[in-house]
Amino acid sequence: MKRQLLTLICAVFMCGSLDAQQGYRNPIIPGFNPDPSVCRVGDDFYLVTSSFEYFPGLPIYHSRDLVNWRQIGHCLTRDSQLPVQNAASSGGLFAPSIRYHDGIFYVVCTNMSGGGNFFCTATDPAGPWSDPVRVQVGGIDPDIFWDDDGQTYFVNPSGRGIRITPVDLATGRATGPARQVWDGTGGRWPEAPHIYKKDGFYYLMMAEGGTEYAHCETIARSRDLMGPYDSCPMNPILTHCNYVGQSNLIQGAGHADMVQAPDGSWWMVFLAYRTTSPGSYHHLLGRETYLAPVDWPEGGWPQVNGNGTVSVDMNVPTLPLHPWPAVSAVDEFEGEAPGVEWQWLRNPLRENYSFTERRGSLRISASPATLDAIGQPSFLGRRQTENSFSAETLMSFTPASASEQAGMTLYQNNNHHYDLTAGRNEAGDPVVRLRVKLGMIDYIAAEHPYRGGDVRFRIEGTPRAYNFFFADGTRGEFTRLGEGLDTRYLSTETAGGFTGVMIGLWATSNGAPASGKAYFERFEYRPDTE
Ligand code: 6LW
Repeated sequence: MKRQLLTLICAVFMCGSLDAQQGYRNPIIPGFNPDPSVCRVGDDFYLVTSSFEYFPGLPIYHSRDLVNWRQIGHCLTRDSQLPVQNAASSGGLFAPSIRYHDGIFYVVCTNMSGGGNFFCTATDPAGPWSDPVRVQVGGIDPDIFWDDDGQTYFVNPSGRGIRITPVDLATGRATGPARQVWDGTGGRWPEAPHIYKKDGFYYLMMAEGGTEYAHCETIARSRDLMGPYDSCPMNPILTHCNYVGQSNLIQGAGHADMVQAPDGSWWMVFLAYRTTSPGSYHHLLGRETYLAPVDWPEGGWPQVNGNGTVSVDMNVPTLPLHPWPAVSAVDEFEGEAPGVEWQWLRNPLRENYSFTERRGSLRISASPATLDAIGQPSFLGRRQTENSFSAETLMSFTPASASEQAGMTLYQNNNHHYDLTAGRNEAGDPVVRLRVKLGMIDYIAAEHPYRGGDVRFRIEGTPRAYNFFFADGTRGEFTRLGEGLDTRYLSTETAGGFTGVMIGLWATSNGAPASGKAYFERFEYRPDTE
């Protein structure tokens, strides 16, 4: 009894109240989930991230404690909303913002592959969302701000700072000239602005430095929306591009949004990435979503987690934690459609997929499109979310010709992927292959005969190497295929772009007429968060 009482007293002393709890792990949303924006409605937080050429577009996440998030859907789920058929790798949807106003949710974003700036609305963030309303303002990284006079403003980068444009949301038209209001602190690529009205000030926050190692977040304020804005003397308020951050596993911190919790505390979500090891200049998982506590005294400036940096293990008081039920590591494809974690590469050719043709399996038909070209390949993938993981699938595939293959891929972009597939060799014998595609470098790293029909594939990822295995039939022992492949060649630093590695299931006939069908019975993904 004495011991429980003591523990209770400690808990209250450390967390200041019975509810508050201690500590959480960053990133809060792992895997490529960049450019986060957040809003709150009552006790519920909603967050959106960018998704580029992937379909559906703009994942929407829900939380009740800012630490535990579940994906509740996407903003853009119809071809009419999201034309990315010809979007280049890392084209398509750039940074979005989500806001709630007068009972309506707004997501505003830029489709770089057609349409430019637009917004969609919904009464339920899980959808359905409206068709896009085009906004006649150029540039990227838009946000919408409603001032007390009811006027609506579009806030976005002008290329050399931030501009504000009055807009009519009913038409998407500008209703007055754009005004350049703040040039930032001189960092390159001023981006991702957000405005917060607090204590009689308009606070204008933005990212500078570009979405890589020099990334940071800066802020300024004014008594008038149109300025002049005074820069915060402690800028940048968030960055890992300094002495404190130099050996941090986490790099590239910036592109942030802030939200006030029901208890009055302030929090910041932002993007950053985990390098494969502290000091290594490679990251595989893309830019992820992170969380930091913000101390924002009345009439003062926001201070992020004390010194403007974060860590994987955040030993700080949290909101009362509200964990969601654990998601199974195994997907048996029992539904009528893919789970929200699955993504198509560009708008899917729906005839190439079925979840009902053979109950409990995902059928992917080979199509002439390959992963190497900008097209609509037969592909369904999900984000690699940890540097260490295992992924496994059981597939049944009978290629109709030597040009057909099906299996798994580790896909960074159309020029950078490692493919583990089953097919036939020129002699027509069933083989499994490991192919390396790195721009002009394109070769079969390993090939091995197998019995044909059912085959299991397994990929084990470590920070330094991807290892590939296959097993004949549904039960056989796994056999290693080839040597481990270096992860650095699939990193963003090598491959470029704005996305992250996707673990895909796919099938192709490499340009030839296609008729083969691959049936994936199950997919098992085990990220290692240790
Ligand atoms: C995003 C912009 C950016 O819109 O990259 O580098 C774009 N910065 O803020 C895509 O993430």
